[in-house]
Amino acid sequence: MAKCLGKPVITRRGGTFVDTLRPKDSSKAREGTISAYCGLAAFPWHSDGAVDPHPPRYVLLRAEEVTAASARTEVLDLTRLDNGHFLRRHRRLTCVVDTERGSYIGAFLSQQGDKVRAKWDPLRMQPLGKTANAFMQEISNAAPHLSYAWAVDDLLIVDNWRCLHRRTAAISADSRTLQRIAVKDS
Ligand SMILES: O=C(O)CCC(=O)C(=O)O
Ligand SMILES: [Fe+2]
Repeated sequence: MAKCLGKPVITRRGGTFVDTLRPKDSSKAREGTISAYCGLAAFPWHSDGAVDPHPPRYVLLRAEEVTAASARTEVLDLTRLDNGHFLRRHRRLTCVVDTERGSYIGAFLSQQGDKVRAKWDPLRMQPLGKTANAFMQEISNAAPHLSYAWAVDDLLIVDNWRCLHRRTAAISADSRTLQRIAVKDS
């Protein structure tokens, strides 16, 4: 399925084409990851591979193990936020993007043909300018368009340019296992 959508890519250092995601206590998570920062608490809205100048087009998530208490995965469609005014208001926003090899100034939003290509990672992107605070406030207050309760073998394909995603708080570590594959436009 992933190969039909594009070219699978590795989105994090030391990662693999198929990542295994399990809620983890911060002390057990890899340094610099959202998991290390949030532990079992809810994740903030983000796109995967946001520090990459060309983030993956789609993220495929599949549930391998699920319990009744499993965290949900939530999706925010940026094109629908405030009836599209959110993207219009912040179309020129630039951010300092921190990568392992240094920082660069990158756009929150760029257009690829007729497609919206947004990227956002609150841990690694620092918005600049007068609208920075409003931007962060609006994102952190945004309600999900989808709040997905997993069943084993479900597959969720997230448009990683148009949407942000996050995880709700996990009640216990290792309470569910997701597999993730990120693909770039081929
Ligand atoms: O566990 C989830 O539902 C999503 C986790 C996630 O977004 C990530 O690890 O990048
Ligand atoms: Fe993610």
